[in-house]
Amino acid sequence: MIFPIPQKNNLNGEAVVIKNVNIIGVFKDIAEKALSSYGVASGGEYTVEIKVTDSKKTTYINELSRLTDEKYFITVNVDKAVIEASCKRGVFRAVNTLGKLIINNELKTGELEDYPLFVKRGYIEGFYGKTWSNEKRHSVMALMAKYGMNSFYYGPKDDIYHREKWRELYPEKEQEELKKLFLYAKENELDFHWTIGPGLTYHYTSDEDFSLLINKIKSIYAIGVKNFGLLLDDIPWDFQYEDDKEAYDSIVDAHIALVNKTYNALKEIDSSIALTVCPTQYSGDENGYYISKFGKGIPSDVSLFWTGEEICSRVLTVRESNELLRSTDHKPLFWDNFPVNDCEMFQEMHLGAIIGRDKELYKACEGLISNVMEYAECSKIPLLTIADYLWNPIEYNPDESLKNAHKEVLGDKADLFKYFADHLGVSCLSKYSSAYMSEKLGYINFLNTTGKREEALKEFKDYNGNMRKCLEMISDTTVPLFNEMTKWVKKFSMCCDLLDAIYNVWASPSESNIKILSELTEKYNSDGTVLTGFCLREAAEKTLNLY
Ligand code: LTM
Repeated sequence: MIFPIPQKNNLNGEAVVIKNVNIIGVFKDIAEKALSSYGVASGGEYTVEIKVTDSKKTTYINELSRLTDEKYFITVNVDKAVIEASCKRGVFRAVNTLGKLIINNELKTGELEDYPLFVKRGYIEGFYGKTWSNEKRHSVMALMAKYGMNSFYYGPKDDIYHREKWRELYPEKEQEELKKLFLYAKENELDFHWTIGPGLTYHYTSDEDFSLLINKIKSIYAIGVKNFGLLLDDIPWDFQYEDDKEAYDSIVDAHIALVNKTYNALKEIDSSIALTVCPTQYSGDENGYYISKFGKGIPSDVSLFWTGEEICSRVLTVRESNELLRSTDHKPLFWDNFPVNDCEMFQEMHLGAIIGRDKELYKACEGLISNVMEYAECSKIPLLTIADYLWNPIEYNPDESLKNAHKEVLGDKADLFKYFADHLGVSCLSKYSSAYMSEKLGYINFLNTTGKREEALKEFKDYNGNMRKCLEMISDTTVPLFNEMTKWVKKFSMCCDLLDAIYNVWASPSESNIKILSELTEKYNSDGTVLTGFCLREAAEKTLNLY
């Protein structure tokens, strides 16, 4: 199976086994580059012809009654495959699918038709905490592009030029880095949105502040960026300047005026510029005074960020989307605060798959932009599941998608990694974790309490052995993913010690073994890093109570 799951995959004829392809037609260079990232070299007998046609077939999604530039067809014959799409982006999607089919040995004769269900699919660097390096940014972008995302929002809270020093232009070096990032996004068919958050100090009645804002945007426009964002989240609800208080009845009126002025100024610079805004009320009651007035007061083609019923929402539903549309005249563009783990969530590592988003959400919203963790490598895992969900939510299966994400990020390390990942599922989406450990310890306990002590000890020892093997693997800090997780690896090491201590008491309940278990239990429970669920604590405490 390939991910994201294509909409209509009728490649079910004769198997076609190839290593190299001879590409002919339009966007040959793009196709060769994309395929080489799957290890598929250029040349050889098998021809892939790329046809670019601007027809209803390639541009229109019947079931959604809308146009797209991402639809494509792949027709596979024994000696040749034909790709049809309407433009470069469609071709890019097609060759990525072709690359996956080839490396997974799933290329068969027949036809595949594919297109995404959500319009905007992407992620925002919008968290509080250490900003990503450009190297990490490139690496995440390349991967998410392979999985069909089409949008990247730049809005790191800790980029001082985004928030605190919003009035100042980027110094030359930072500006150059942004330019590289924009060009890299373009190369990977990701729309690059640069955002600014001036609201901490913005003086709404000041002409000077407004021209500084537009100047800053112009300096980014000069790089080539055409998508901008005005983020008014996490700013004071009250005016900070006396003349603002006098000029506006309430803060929402000032925000509406600012958005409209900015929109008009941007359209004057270039009518193709697009604007996204994040309101100050970005979650909760869709009919709240602020959000309703704000939405109705801004132009209809401005995208409106919304995080759902909560800041970090367990569910995102069609119902609330429709309610927001009724209240604001805007479909929400979901700013999904998953997997972000900043602020009060800093002890958690959000490595689970995306769940709790309605299957038909794509019909009621403009798209979904996931806010990532300050840990770029770690973010790749949940992001891959988000990309799968956004492309084809109907067929999306969180378990299968997560398994593939582990394989994609970890290769042959994925099997052992599951002993660690089992404990990293707690987030706003779910309060439960350690499902596999819970099952194992439950079974071991069952064996022990039904007179099968030796079997119980063997099961226990085997499980602890695998946990140790996993610990050894994840302790290798030369692996970028593991290097980001040292805090959780340390707690996992304590978990392994604790499991061994429980086992030792079971095998030989000596005073010294009980003392060690007691000390390790206390040490484990007093460390705030979130790891295992209740099952480990229960196993340790039950054992201590027994002896
Ligand atoms: O969610 C929004 C719109 N703003 C901030 C984010 O920057 C932050 O990362 C998340 C999660 O803590 N919460 C917010 O309120």
